[in-house]
Amino acid sequence: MSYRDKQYDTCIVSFEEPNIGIIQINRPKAFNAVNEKLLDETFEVLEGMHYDPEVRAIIICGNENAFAAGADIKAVKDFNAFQARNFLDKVHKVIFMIEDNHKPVVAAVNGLALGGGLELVMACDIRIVGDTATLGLPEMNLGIFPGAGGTQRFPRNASICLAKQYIFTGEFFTAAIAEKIGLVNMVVPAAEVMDQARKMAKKLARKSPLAMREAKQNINNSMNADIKAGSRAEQVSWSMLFSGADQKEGMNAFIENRKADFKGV
Ligand code: CO8
Repeated sequence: MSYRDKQYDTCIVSFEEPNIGIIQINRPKAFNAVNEKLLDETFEVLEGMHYDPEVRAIIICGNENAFAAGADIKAVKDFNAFQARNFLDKVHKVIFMIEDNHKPVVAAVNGLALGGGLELVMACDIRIVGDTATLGLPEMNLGIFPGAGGTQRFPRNASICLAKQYIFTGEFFTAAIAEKIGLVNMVVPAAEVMDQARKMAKKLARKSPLAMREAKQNINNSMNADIKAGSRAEQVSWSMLFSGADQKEGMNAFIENRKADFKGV
């Protein structure tokens, strides 16, 4: 059965024109804390959207109180080391299915984005945050540290000393600080987060899906490759686009002074 026809317990999936898929994390009683079921279900939906030609941009959101308050502490507290490792395998599947997704992923964040919740946000391509949101990596207060990519993505997004400050102290910070340190794209009034996310997703959905996918992959690659290797990979991606119809459509539309109609082929 397609992910489009399924009902999920921990997330609500919806679709909007044009070509936007929305995943709402939905465990409101626990501030959307992340358990194994949520990871399994979210992965399935993200993978479905990854291969779904009708989806050209994805929004991940929570509710007005929480994007997600991190791992479900009640569910993970008695794990032994091997169970913890298996849990993180599932976390990695979700995080990399966001980061490697063919479609751009917009995080729409209101309320709390803590621990694994913020780590999910940091895997998203564009991050739109409400002005009353609270962010943080409080794992140090639980006798652990951020293990869902927080030690990797925070320094890459902001800086190594800020990563150390917020990870070592576990202190929460405001949306304004998150914007100032480069962790998020924009801060908007809380009530406007979803509208702004839709606006952004619509913009992205109108571009060529082929060019979008290649651009995303190459930007992500810049975090891991040296500049020469990155530029060589970029060269291959860029040249490949000239074998598709979207590049011809985009350039012809410019010359003919009309809007391009990209088909993703
Ligand atoms: N896990 C489980 N339950 C939670 C969580 C959580 N992370 N956060 C809140 N809850 C539950 C509380 O236990 C409480 O349940 P109940 O009503 O049954 O007692 C309910 O939500 C309300 O919580 P509070 O009474 O504490 O409400 P407050 O408004 O006073 O505080 C806070 C809300 C600030 C969210 C506070 O509950 C808090 O600090 N929560 C913990 C946040 C945290 O430490 N997060 C990090 C978790 S570790 C982690 O994320 C590691 C990453 C691993 C990978 C993750 C994959 C994506």
